[in-house]
Amino acid sequence: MTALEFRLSEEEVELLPSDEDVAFYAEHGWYLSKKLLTDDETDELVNASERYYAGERDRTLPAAPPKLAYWDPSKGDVQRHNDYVHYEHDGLAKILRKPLIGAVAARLARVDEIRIFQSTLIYKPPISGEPSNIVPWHFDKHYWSSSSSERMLTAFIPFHDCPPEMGTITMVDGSHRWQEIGSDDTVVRHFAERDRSQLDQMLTENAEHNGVEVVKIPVTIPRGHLNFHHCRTYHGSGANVSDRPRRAISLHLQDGGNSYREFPLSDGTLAAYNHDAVVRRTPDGRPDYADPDFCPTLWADR
Ligand SMILES: O=C(O)CCC(=O)C(=O)O
Ligand SMILES: [Fe+2]
Repeated sequence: MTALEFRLSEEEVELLPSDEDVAFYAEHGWYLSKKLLTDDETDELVNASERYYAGERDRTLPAAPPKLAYWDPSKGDVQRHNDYVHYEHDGLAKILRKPLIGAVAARLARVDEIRIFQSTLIYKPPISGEPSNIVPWHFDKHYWSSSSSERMLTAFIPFHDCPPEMGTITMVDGSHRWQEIGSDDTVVRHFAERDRSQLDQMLTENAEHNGVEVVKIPVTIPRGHLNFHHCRTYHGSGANVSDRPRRAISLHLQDGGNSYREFPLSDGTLAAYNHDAVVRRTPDGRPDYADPDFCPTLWADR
């Protein structure tokens, strides 16, 4: 891989976060980017995702990981989640692998290399009372206990203007700096499996423990802009009360230094991630979170 692949155009350099933006991210735990995707690119995300939903795949996973999110039409008009779309669908991957996205993430996380960790295609049907459209409060590191890094982050990429009435992503401002209390193994389970009132209570108790109020910010995201959040920033989202589907991808990102670590749970088992069922092994036998097939490099400052 040559360094040339990771060059930005002069126009793209203008789209990087400023020093003030990087400081904002460090303080608040989230950052709304400039317009990183063109209208052609967001149009293509819509088209490619419709082909994906109709069954188009360029390859499929070699094994079914234990906690794979994988909507198919038999599931009906619920919120759709599909993992590993950057692996299975080249049309989506082409846009997700735009170096500019990695360069923005590298600046925010203050690292010199960014790899894809996961990508989840998300669709909230325009049904105001649909319970599965509600995303309860969580932070992403809860699901990534087997990852060594504390600098991982997520780019939330809507394919269109995403206002509050569509159930846009909502940030709990500054919560990445909270000290956690009452954390137990149940947080390692995906939020879809967990009790919602329990999660709301966890948020309130954590805020009280830190002597702060819960400040919720639904981020109005204009088309082509991305919202980045730190892996310890609490977030969730509400109903889609608009007349249009809310279409997005959550692009989960890891820094170059991230690798598998053993993280023992209270029942004596080790925390796992879906990658552990599909990625190659490192020389010392651990799942390799730098396997280029599943975790391609998005940006490297060399
Ligand atoms: O779809 C949403 O509103 C939330 C997605 C999410 O949890 C994430 O991007 O990490
Ligand atoms: Fe999340």
